[in-house]
Amino acid sequence: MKSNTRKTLDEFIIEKQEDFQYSTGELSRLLNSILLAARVVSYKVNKAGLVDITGSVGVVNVQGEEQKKLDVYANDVFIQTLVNREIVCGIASEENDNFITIQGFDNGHNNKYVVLMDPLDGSSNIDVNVSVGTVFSIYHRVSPLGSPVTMEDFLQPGINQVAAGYILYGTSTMIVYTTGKGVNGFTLNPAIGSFYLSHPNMKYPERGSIYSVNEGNYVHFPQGVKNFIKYCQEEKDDRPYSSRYIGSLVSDCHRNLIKGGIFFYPPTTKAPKGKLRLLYECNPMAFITEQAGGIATDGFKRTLEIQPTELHERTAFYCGNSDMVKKMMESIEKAGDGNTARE
Ligand code: P6P
Repeated sequence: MKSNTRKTLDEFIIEKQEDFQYSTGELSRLLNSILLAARVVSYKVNKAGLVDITGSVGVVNVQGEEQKKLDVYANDVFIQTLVNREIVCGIASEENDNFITIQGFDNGHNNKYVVLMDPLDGSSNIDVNVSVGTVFSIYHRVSPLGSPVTMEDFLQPGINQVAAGYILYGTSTMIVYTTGKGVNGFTLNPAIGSFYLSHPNMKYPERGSIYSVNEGNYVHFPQGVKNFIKYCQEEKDDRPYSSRYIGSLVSDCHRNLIKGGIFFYPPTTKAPKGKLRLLYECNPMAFITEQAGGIATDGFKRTLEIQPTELHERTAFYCGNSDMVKKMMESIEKAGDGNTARE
């Protein structure tokens, strides 16, 4: 089907607006703002090798990670796009130590949404031309309209998300998002600058066949995780598993959503709470995963039900096909691994 006969994302958002009782169109405008920023970042990411925008800026972010030039650029683009549109009252970003308070044009604090994001996830892959992504999560504020946004507005459990999604800057630029009524994927036609519905109603395949983990950390994994990896590697007639891992959360999870599989970043002795951030990596991916018929957990608890206590807190993360995640959880329980991530 030619892209000019596919529904555009703009049309889709307007059509789905009716799904929201008392919708005032603000969420639609917020999603459109994210799309605009995604187009700008996509243009830069696709030129990264040609302009002086790869490499590091010589700064270390709150995560203790070296900031890449595109990290900083993407962060600035998303923040500026959202600030200038009178929709959100606050933003939290992987690249900022604290959240950003946003006043309306009337200097009020009457906007009702907060956005949490990892503006450029997988940035260590930029210099080697491997796909990277943006991950975003949207909540209604819980603090009263008219007052400045508070930390409580950001420290909400993932079940409160109004919308979540990711942009994948890969061989093509895609946005995949959910508002709680299924998962849909849209692909950018760069010649026109429009996103077209390319992956309607995305669901995990019945059975998973891929496991995605950094096996370089194997010796540091809990025994139950080691046992699961060995299970995947055992000779099986009906379920030959493949190991696929490119070190970019958005890319690894997107591939597994389409082909079927499990992604996991377990706790290790070096990182007892895992590496991935709960608020702007795991919760949005968990929302997408569940809406696509999968499971997302910290090994013991549903990711979306974890009550955050810190803006940049980390969590163990297992997400993907229900059959594979359930097998992983059984393996963890059988091995009697302690719940280090949540103790
Ligand atoms: P490791 C990228 O830095 C990231 O946050 C995720 O995108 C990715 O899944 C993970 O870290 C990779 O971590 O330790 O395997 O390099």
